[in-house]
Amino acid sequence: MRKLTQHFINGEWTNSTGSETIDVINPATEKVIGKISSGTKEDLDRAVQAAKDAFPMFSQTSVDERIELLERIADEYENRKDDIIQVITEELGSPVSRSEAVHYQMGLQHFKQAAKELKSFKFEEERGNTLIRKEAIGVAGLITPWNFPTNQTSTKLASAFAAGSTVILKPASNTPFAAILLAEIFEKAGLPKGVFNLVTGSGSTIGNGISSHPDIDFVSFTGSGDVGQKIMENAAESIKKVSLELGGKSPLVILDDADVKGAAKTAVANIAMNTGQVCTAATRTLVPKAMHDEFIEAVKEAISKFPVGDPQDKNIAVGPIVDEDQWKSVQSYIKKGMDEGATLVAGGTGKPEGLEQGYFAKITVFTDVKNDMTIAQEEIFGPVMSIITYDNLDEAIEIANDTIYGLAGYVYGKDKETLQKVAKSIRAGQVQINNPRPDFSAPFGGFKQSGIGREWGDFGIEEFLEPKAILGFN
Ligand code: TAP
Repeated sequence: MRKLTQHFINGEWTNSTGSETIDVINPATEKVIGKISSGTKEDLDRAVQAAKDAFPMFSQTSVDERIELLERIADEYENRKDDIIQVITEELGSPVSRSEAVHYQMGLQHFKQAAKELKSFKFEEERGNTLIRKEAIGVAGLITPWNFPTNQTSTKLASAFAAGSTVILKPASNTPFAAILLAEIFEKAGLPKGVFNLVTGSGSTIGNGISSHPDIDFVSFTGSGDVGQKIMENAAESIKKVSLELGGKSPLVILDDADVKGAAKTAVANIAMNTGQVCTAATRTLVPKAMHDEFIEAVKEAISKFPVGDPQDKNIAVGPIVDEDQWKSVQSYIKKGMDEGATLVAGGTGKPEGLEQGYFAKITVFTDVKNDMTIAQEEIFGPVMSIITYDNLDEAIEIANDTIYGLAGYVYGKDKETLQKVAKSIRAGQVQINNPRPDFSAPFGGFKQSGIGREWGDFGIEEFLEPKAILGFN
């Protein structure tokens, strides 16, 4: 049982001014595994004041000092490897092998990448008689979701620290313990007091309070579109900059020269990853009509290689859905798919056999999906794949782009020219050709209703900076 009913404010673990707590539940067991404080407006005000007080000092630190700081954080993060893996496995239900290979690694790489970027980052540039400087934006409010508890927080934090901005972090209430570990890591790494402040609590009090706080200069949010919209509305009151990383309905375009087994494995691995709770999930699989039947058989076979079950078991690939509400939401989408006339190829509603306890769902695949069906248009955030067939590439590209979202896209096949053409035609912030290795220096973010702004690498750092021109400088 983890219990952390304190906030981390101005370098100290501090009691809340309120007494309410929020239970944290392990989605694999449905048991309460811990409690956090449901922070108050006063707690938030104290954290904002601490970040505001620390800003003049931290924004003046040298680039070398900040590189050293990020490197110390990365070292300390590595020292806490086992704790991080265990916490993510318990609070999110991520299989332990994925907690290590994906969640632990992604969190770490953002700190390492930010340190690397700083080594060549240009904060000042003279253009004739004008000096152009990039200055830290000020106090940033970070609001993060539950689906990648270290990745979503670390990308924002590493960029903020690299830029010299100070922060208040409000993590998702169902996965707060990874953020609490980060606070311990920063404390150990010697982050100056007030640079990082952690306030746990509800979205309606702390999240809402951050987006409307007059002393916060920038809000960096990742989560649902509805909340993103509210944040923008609140931020408008004090003309605050926002960056929003929202949902997606990403296409995977399979070319007609693709190896069918490889394509099916890629499609299933993508939708099984993090139990489909991934904003970049390839939820729409676009398959050439002539390949359809063979592809379906290959998909069925591929699913058997992704066992669902106890996340503490090293051989398990797919854990539960994060909580009961999300589980019910995924179920209702599966039902909707059947009601709207899609054909179920695998999975379906209900829990997988033998997994009655825990919020487990079946890897579900629909075919005969039309792109205007609900399951092809709305973000499900569960392991649900919709197969849509196409006649020619122009049609595939049109379907791929026929969505309000534009976060990611995938293309799989052999002909290099065609792969590149399709990748360029997909209107999304990131497109992956044939399962590339992750690139932490590449920008991450969305076109259209998938968001505003970019994270990761130097693009992420830029979000926490304001350009400033000094004319007549020399
Ligand atoms: P959200 O409700 O958007 O929660 C994300 C974060 O925002 C959490 O920290 C949440 O706090 C906070 N929040 C909630 N209401 C807020 C408000 N009025 N003002 C400011 N902050 C607020 O997402 P969710 O409930 O976790 O998931 C719902 C759907 O969002 C999912 O089905 C999925 O479609 C989408 N989602 C997308 C992503 C990405 S990466 N794009 C990630 C997660 C979820 P609490 O945790 O305390 O409520």
